[in-house]
Amino acid sequence: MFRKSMLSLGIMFTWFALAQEPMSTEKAVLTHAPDVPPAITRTQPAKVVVEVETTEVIKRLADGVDYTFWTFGGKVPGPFIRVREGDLVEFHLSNHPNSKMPHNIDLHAVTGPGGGAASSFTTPGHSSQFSFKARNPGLYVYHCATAPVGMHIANGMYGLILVQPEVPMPAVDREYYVMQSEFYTEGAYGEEGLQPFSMKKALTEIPDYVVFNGSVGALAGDNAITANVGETVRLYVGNGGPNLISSFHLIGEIFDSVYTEGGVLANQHQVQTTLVPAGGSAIAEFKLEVPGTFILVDHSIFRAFNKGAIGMLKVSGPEDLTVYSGKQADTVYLAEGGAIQTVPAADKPELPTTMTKSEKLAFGDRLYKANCLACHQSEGQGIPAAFPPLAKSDFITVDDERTIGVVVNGLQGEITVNNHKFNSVMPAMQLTDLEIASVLTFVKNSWGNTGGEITSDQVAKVRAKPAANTQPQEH
Ligand code: HEC
Ligand SMILES: [Cu+2]
Repeated sequence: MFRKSMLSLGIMFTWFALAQEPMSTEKAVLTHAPDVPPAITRTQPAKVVVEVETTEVIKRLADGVDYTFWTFGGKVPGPFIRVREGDLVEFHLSNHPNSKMPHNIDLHAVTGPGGGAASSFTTPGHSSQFSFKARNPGLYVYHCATAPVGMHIANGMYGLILVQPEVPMPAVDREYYVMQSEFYTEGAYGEEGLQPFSMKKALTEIPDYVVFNGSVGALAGDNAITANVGETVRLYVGNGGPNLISSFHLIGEIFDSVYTEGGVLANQHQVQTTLVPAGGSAIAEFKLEVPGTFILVDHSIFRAFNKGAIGMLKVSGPEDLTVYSGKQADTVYLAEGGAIQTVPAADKPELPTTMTKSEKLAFGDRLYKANCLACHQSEGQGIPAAFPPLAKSDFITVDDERTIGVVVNGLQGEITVNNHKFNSVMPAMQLTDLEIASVLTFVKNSWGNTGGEITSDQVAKVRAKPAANTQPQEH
């Protein structure tokens, strides 16, 4: 009798313990900047499923300027992810089949090797899954960490994840997501057309563009964030870098509280400018007393007025002449800030199936700039010990089939080009037969190479074969 009741007590207890902490499952609400998902009101941890897709898209960087962005979720910055301290996050990263590069994710909120990078490495057309416990509350940056890491970040692969503390931060009227980052382009600021990434400028850390939320004007004019007099606002500010530190400032307001570096402590009050490190964050709170347009800047001020780092907060409501009397001057900033309208990205035209050699040369030139230049450089000269030259390469002169194979299948392991050794990874390029034929025809006819033409049929033949022809070999 006694035993039996002990047993049932035990079962009862186990049942009770389970019933006390049922780990509910929910799908994370993801938002694009400047929106922030609603506050989590749960008082218990849950399993939260996060689904993010990586894509490579051509979009507007500034008026008349396009750029091939590598993205989390189709936009820069990537989606804002919100979870609660103690949650079990099940992360699904899918890489769109049209991507040319593999991608992964390193979330600074993860306790574990690479912040999830190795576990989330995903080739085009694949999905990866890993889980982590959100042990540490705070505002964290996430970014792609696939080699070459700098290039993946420079092309737009970053965003913010907020791990809400168990004891929630005070409620505010409005929350916004602002992320600063820089772009390094072949052309100078404002130079029109599709601008390729410049490895040279990225290495010297002199960007052409410094922007909030991914493009010039993404947070200005019609895209400005808004609030009313009397409301409280919280800005979740991130810095994707890849290189610069932001001196984040809101012209005409004083931050009542700043959680420096994105920690959970509102550790400073009455702040004019707060530093946001590359790969770091800050949370700024303030109350609005008067109406008008308040300008967000990186107070390294040439970045604001000459490179794009301008955002706007439009505040409506009654004037309070005891707080501020005088006329607004936002037109000054508009004039100096330059391009702020939004122009929708042009649709991609349908590709023909065959081309003449001269059409291939022109098409190949564009493809080279968008797909190869960042690694093999503008004159095909490569970078010593990192990226082999395609200019005057003995390779390219001698063996078309092998060259095609490298682009179709990728290449890994030690190779010797023009007597210099390279031992790195060339990603398999997700290009069509005609695209590969065009880009290689362009390469063969550029920078002192000996000419010739590659046809789509040749590429198709190589594609049909097993990838044996790209095994590392000396030549
Ligand atoms: C992310 C950087 C990267 C991109 C982008 C890239 N490559 Fe490469 N490529 C490499 C690396 C690294 C190697 C050497 C791999 C090794 O060491 O085994 C290489 C090797 C090659 C080779 C063989 C070596 C030689 O000199 O002949 C060819 C051909 C080539 N790439 C062509 C291209 C073309 C064409 C494109 C664009 C369609 C391209 N690559 C895009 C990094 C890149
Ligand atoms: Cu990436």
